[in-house]
Parts: sequence; structure tokens; C-alpha cells
Amino acid sequence: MIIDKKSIEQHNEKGQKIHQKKYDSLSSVLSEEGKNVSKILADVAAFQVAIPSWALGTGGTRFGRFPGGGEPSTLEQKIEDVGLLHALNGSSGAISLHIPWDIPTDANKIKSLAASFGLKFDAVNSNTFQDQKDQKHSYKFGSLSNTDKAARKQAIDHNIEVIKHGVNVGSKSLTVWLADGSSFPGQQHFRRAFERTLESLQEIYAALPSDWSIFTEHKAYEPAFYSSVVSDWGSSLLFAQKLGSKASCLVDLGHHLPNANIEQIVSRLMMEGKLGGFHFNDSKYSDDDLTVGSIKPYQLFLIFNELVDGMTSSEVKNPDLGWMIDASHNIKDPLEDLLQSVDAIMLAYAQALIIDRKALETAQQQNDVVTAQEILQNAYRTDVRPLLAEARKTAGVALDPLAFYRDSKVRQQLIKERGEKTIATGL
Ligand code: PSV
Ligand code: MN
Repeated sequence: MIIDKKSIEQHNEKGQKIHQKKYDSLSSVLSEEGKNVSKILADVAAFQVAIPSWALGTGGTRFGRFPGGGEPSTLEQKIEDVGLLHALNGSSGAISLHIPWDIPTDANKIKSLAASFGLKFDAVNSNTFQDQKDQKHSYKFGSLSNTDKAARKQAIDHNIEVIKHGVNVGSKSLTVWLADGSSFPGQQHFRRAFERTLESLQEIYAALPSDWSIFTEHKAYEPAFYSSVVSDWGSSLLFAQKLGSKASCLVDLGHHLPNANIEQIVSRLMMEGKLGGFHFNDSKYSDDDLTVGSIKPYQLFLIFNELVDGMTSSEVKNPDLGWMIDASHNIKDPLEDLLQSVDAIMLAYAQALIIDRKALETAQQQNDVVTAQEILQNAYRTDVRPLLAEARKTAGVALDPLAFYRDSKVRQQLIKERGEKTIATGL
């Protein structure tokens, strides 16, 4: 479905008056405080978050799945859906593919379809956590760490195949998340499992094109419930350091043990130039994959505080980061959920951009704990939504993407086009 620019303009006209009032008031306060509003607007407008190809359909739980209507059943339709999001919010200009769920068989066609919506391809993801039909060796006892060399080789080959698909569509990075681990004490020799995984990763690393990166994504538990091979940022960093300069760590917000200080992890990885990217989502209990910012928006803001600090500091050398969402929602319309998630990310970013960094540094230097907290919370409690809306207005997209989506009955149109009973590939 192609969104007609005219209908966005008409919708924007309705909200324009009230937006202008809010924006004028916010921008004059920010300017008064010495903030460079046009720079903030430009930074916000440039920020792009990749949409995962596996989040465009309704996710399930192990208890069941309740598919919604009009789900994209082909990669082409998934790209159309991301194009739709991008046409509405101007901030979803990339897609992250999961192989083999979404194989770009005709890569040139897929590439030009994506380009027609202004989309790029972010990291490609390999899948050695499920057995595929006709697969020779099972991953029941691991993939890159499997004790059986043949199973490891199969998993390595799969990753190399994924790189090839990525090259064909113009992606520049591979994300490797492994379900490898053990569910019972004694099941696995920790050191040997690490070493086997490292050797396998080294083979994959050797197949990376010169301008590519590889991200290792850690996860504390699930599906392995006693130990995971890449269980935490420490293990992920070890792999990345041992692999070399093209390797760095991907932080999925839902992959930590309870109460982990993710913002500090982010800071540490950036300090070492080893932060590669993000999988944004939110959670209450574990890897819930809920809408970004729906449970712990302050944590998200604190993460962005560290990110902006690192990205604007000459002391920190960090490569370009991959900003991706990894969510799977089983009761919301996936497109509405993604609009909310992107919005939450943009909000946290914009709030981090308005932090008075000089004053914060002074407060930290003087051990003025109260002032430091006030500075952070002042930024967090500022309603920066008019800034985001202004950036969207300037980009010619929707002032209020979610309202446009609902008012224009986009889902109903997708159901008309694709049918009520379509099912997207993915989890
Ligand atoms: C695993 O939980 C994970 O976060 C990895 O990124 C996978 O690729 C993705 O979810 C699969 O949904
Ligand atoms: Mn993830």
C-alpha cells in the first residue's frame, strides 16, 4: 500500500495550529536555555531506526498465536510495510533481514523495491537456533559450539550464506545470536564450548567483506536455561576482542539479568570502541519483547544519555552504530506497535540531546549529586514531542503518525488488499 503524500498533508493541516503553539513554546524555552534547536532538529531528522523483518506480523508466545489481518506474507509486502512506516514517521529508513525467514531471492528486485521507499538494509541476522526442513545436522545441542564438527560446519556455512545475501542487498553487517548453551549443570564444558564457538566465529569472520562488521549478541538465558555460551556483555566483548576490529557487541535490551545497569554496559562497550548496535525493546520480567519505552522509559533515556555522551565525545572512538528494533508483540497491530517503538526511541534520543552536558560534568566533578540528578530529570521531564513533530513536519511526513494510521484506516486497507488470514514468517 502506498501512502498518498496529499492525504498526509491534509491530515497535518488539521493538527498544525496546536502543534505550532506547542513547538513555539518549547523551542523558545530551549533557545533561552542556550540550546541549539536547529542542530537538535537536524540530529533528530537524521536518526534512523531499522525495522526487523520478523516484527511485521503478529508475534506469538509458546502458548499460541493470534494473527491479525492483512499481515505481510512475502518479503516484498514486508518491505512495503516498512516503507509505509517510513512514509509516516521519516525515521524508519532501514530494514533488518532474518535469514532464512526472509531470503531476498531476487536481490536486485528487492533492493530496488526498498530503494523506491527510501529504505536501506541494516544488519542481516543468521538463524541457527531452529532446525530447518531438510537440514542435515540438528542444532538441538548447539550450532557454532556443537561438539559435532559437522554441525558446526553447517552453522558456519549458514552464516557465510547470510553474509552473501546481505552483500546482495547492500547490507554491511551480520548479527549472530546463538541459542547455544546448556540447560543442566555438567551438560557442557564451559571453556571448550567457548573455544569451539570462537573457532567457528573466526571462520565466519574470515568470510566478511572488508567493509563489513560482525555483531555478537549476548543473552543471559532462554532457550538455554542453565548457561548460554554468549551469556553476557563480558563474554560478548571477549569474542569481539578476540575476533578483531570488525567485531563488536550488540546489546538487546531484553537480554540481561534483572536490574542490570544497561546504561553502564553501553558506556563500557563504547569506551572500548566495541559497541556495534542495539536491539531495542522493553520488558518487565525477561525477554518480553514489549514495545520500546512501554515499561522503563527512564532507563531508555539513561541509555541514550550514555550514547549521546559517547557519540559527542572526542575521547570515545566508536564505529557507526546499528539502531534496530527487536520486538514481537502478540496483541497489538504490529505496525502500530512499531510506530510507538520508533517514537519512544526518538523521544529518548531527543531528551538526551537537550541534557546540559557541561553543567552535568561540572556537577559530577564537584560531587553535586542533587544537581546531577536535577539536570538529568529536567531533560527527561521535558515534553520534547513537539520537537519530533516539527522534524517530521519539515521532512514532509506525518505530524502524528499513529493518528494518521488510525484515521486513514491503514490496517483495514491492508486487510482488503491481502486478506484476513495471511500469516507473516518469523517467530
Ligand atoms: C533472541 O531472543 C533475539 O533477540 C535475537 O536477536 C534473534 O535474532 C531474535 O531475537 C529472533 O526473534
Ligand atoms: Mn535481539
